[in-house]
Amino acid sequence: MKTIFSPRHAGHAGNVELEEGGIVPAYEKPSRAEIIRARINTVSLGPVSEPEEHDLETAAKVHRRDYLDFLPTVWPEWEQSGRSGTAMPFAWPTRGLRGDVPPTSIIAKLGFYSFDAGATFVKGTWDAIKSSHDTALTAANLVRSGERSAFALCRPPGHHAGSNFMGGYCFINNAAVAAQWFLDGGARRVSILDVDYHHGNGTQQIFYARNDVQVLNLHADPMSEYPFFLGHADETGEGEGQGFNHNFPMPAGTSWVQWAAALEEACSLIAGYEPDVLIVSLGVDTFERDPIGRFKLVSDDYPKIGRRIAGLKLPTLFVMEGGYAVEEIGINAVGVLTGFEE
Ligand code: Q9C
Ligand code: ZN
Repeated sequence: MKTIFSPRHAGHAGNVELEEGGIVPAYEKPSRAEIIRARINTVSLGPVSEPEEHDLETAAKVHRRDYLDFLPTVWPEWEQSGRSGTAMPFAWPTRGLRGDVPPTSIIAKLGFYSFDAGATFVKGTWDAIKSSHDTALTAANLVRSGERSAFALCRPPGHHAGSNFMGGYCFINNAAVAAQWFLDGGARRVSILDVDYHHGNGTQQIFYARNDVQVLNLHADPMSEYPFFLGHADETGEGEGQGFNHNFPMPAGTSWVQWAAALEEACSLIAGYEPDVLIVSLGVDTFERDPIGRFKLVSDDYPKIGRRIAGLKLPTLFVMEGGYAVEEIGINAVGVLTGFEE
C-alpha cells in the first residue's frame, strides 16, 4: 500500500490544550505522525511520498467559504494583536446568544468558528492544515487511478471539523474533502467508516442531509465522552440523507468482542449501500493504553479490523485521525493496514 505523508505537519507543534484542572502540552503532537511514518518503513508497507498541491475548491463544497478564508488568518491576526503562545478559542455563541453575526476581533472569530478549545494555532498550523488536506487528496488520487487502497497519513486530523467549525484538534475535514473528491471524479456513492474512539461529529454534520455519502461511526457514547453533543444512536440523517447516517455508541471499557460486533453491523450496512469507494477515518485511540480513551482494544485487534474491512472488497482510502498512545501508535495504525493487505 502506498502512503502519502508531508513533513510540513511538523510546523504544528508546541501547542497547549485545556485539560480538567489546567493547561497541558497538546496530546496531538508531531511525534504521532513520525512514529507511524517510521513503522511503515519497519514493516515495509510500501513507498511513502509527499503530496502534490491542491486548491481548496473541493474543500469549499463541504466547508463554508468564510470558514476556509478564516483559517489562514488566525495566526497572523493573533500575532498582529500582540499575542504569542498558542491561539485558542474560549468564548462561544451558545443557545440564546447571537451565532449569526460574524465578529471582527480574532478572539471572537476563534469562538465563532469552533465548538471547543481543542483546535489551536501556532505559527506553522495553517501550513500543516493545508499539507494534511493535500495529503488526503493526493492519496485519494491514487485510489481514483486504480490502486486498491492508499494511506493518507494526515496530521492534523479532520473528523471533528464541520462545515463551519473546528474543534478536537481538527480544522479541515480531510475525509469529507476526499469523499467529495471521489464524487466529483465520477463515484456515485461513497461510504465513510469512522473507527476513531471519538464520534466524528464534523463528518456527520457535513453529510447529514445527503444520500451520496453514507456515514458510519463506531465510538464512545457521547452521553459521557467527548465530543458529547452528537453521536447518539437515534441520529439517522435528515431529508434526503434520512437513513444514511449510522451511529454505534459504546460504553467505556468496550473491548474487541463488543466493538467487533458493531464493526460487523457497520460492514453489512456498507455492503448494502454498494458504494464505489470506502473511506476509513482511522483513529487508534480505541487502544487500551490510550491516554484520553477508555476502550480496551489491544494491538493484536488492529490487523483484525483491517482484515474485516478488506473483506468488503472495495477501493479503500485510509485517512489518519486520532490516537495518542505514541509508543504504540505506529504498531496499531500500521497494523490495520497490514491486516488489510493480508
Ligand atoms: N484532556 C481526535 O481524536 N478532548 N480528537 C481531550 C483531554 C479532545 C480528540 C480531553 C479530544 C479530541 C481527532
Ligand atoms: Zn479520537
